[in-house]
Amino acid sequence: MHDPNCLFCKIIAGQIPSQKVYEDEDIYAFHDIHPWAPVHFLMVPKKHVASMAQVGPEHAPVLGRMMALAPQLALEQGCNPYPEGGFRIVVNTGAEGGQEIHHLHVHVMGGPRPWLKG
Ligand code: DGP
Repeated sequence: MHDPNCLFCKIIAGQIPSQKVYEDEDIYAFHDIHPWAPVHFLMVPKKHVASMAQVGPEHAPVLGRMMALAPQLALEQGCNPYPEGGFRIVVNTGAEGGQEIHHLHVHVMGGPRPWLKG
């Protein structure tokens, strides 16, 4: 399902360029254009779903695959291994959740961040 008005559907379709991290039949991952961390990429289901608020049991397989894939992609993108390294996963949902793009996406962020060490 492709929403012609959705920015991330256009990225998935290749109509807007992106720096691809991973792709399979159901999942697309790409670098965030405004990174909040040295490693920051987004994972999205290819089928349009607006947010976590719209998720139902039918989305469980793709969401589960995204979560299971995130650690491998995080390491490949330069996150250091757990436990000294690691990463943060964030899913902003709705206006009060800080969501700006209404195509469900998982932020994966990590890499050395000296400002967190105090
Ligand atoms: P959120 O606030 O959770 O909806 O985050 C949306 C993220 O999407 C934000 O961190 C910036 C990123 N973003 C917005 N537009 C583009 C774009 O055109 N390309 C890429 N790669 N990322 C984008």
